[in-house]
Amino acid sequence: MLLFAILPSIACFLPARDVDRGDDTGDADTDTDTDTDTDTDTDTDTDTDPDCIGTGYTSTLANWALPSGYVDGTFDTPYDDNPSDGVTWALFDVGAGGPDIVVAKSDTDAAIGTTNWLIHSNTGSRFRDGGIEWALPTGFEDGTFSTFYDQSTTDKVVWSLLDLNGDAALDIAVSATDAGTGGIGTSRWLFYANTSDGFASDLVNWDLPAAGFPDGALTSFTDADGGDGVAWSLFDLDGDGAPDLVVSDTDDETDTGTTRWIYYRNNGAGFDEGADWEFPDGFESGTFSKFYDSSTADKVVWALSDLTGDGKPDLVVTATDAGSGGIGSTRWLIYKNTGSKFASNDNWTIPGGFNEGALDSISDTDTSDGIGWGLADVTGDSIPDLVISDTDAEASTGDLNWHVYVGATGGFSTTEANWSLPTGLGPALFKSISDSDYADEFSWQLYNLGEDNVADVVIANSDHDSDVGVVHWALARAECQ
Ligand SMILES: [Ca+2]
Ligand SMILES: [Ca+2]
Ligand SMILES: [Ca+2]
Ligand SMILES: [Ca+2]
Repeated sequence: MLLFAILPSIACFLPARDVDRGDDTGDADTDTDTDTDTDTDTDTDTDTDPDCIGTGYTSTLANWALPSGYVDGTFDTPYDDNPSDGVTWALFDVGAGGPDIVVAKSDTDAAIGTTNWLIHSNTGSRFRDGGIEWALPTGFEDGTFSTFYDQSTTDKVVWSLLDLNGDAALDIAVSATDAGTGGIGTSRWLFYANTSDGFASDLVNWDLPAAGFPDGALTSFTDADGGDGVAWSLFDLDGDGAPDLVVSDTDDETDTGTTRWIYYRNNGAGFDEGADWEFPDGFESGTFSKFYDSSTADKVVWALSDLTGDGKPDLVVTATDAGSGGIGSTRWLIYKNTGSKFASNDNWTIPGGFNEGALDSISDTDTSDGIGWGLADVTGDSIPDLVISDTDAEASTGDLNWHVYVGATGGFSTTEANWSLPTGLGPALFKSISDSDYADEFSWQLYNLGEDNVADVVIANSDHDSDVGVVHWALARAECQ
């Protein structure tokens, strides 16, 4: 959730948070798995159930210590939205363990963002006070890496933090330097791999597809505008952990965006040649010429979302012609991602009882229909759950509890579960599932700091406790079944 707030334009590049599905019991650990949990054992058990299935949040709060030495207020939101405090930071898992505080700019240290980032590691119960220097690529102007991505071409360097080679460690990729230099953005990107204590100082060329793109089309990491001959994006379409190049629209034919996308599979060292990624028949021309459609003007509302929890984004249609067969009222259509195409349609059960059309999109941006809701995996099994956070009918919703329709392999539960919320902090503080601006002097996010497989309520500012956001964050931990 935080990553979406920090990096809205490249959120799709970032790896899904690793979930430890093992049920380790403290055996002698020898494994070398690449997940981010802290166990090191060889998992021989075959139990794939998560350790914890969330059922609500504790009313009492626990403390999660913040690094000291920063100006008060630096960490009083769970993401950095304040450029004027002299510090740019974000939560990323750049090393081992859970997400760390990564500082990319500090007015007190010019080296940060130029030669290194500063990492305050996640110990499993707090952020470490002392910062570890994390080396940056060399040969760039001072301050080039004082944020976490740069899609602006005004300074000639376009780059992003992303896991380009799919090994679950974030890398730096550069898609443009000075205009036209040596084929960057046309035949190659520059790749600086994560070396586990920094980024490689010297580049490796990452070859781009030789055919299918106009010169210079790949000088960014996404291009939703088909006006220059091609619309494409970089995201993990086949669910193997590495972001793929996916073309949704081209000038010279109509099949792309209608019956297929063109998919350049990331093989861990570059992209394969383009292959067809098929859509089911029956959609109008150009229905899929972008990677989402939240407009109802053409009667089809759809989104890419991994509803099944297997890591592969599925095609989800939440509205077609008004009122046709309960789509958006009792069911969504899901076209499951098989790893090489979208399968034929299946039904995804959605809870009934809401006003018609209340669930005709995959996120609720309309509060006039009597409910506020969103999708979030609050149980911790990787399958999104439908969370009702606000209703006109009940004042307690978003104050004392949420109503959760738990996701399963065929759809959402048709019966609601009451999800307890932290109490004693003020009225109606949780009317949404991802917004920190709902009430003044209070900011929070659903976030998994890595203690287990379930996200907790992470409170970064509270007018009930002036230490929150200065000395520590407060956690309302998920309660387990
Ligand atoms: Ca990587
Ligand atoms: Ca992939
Ligand atoms: Ca899926
Ligand atoms: Ca879930």
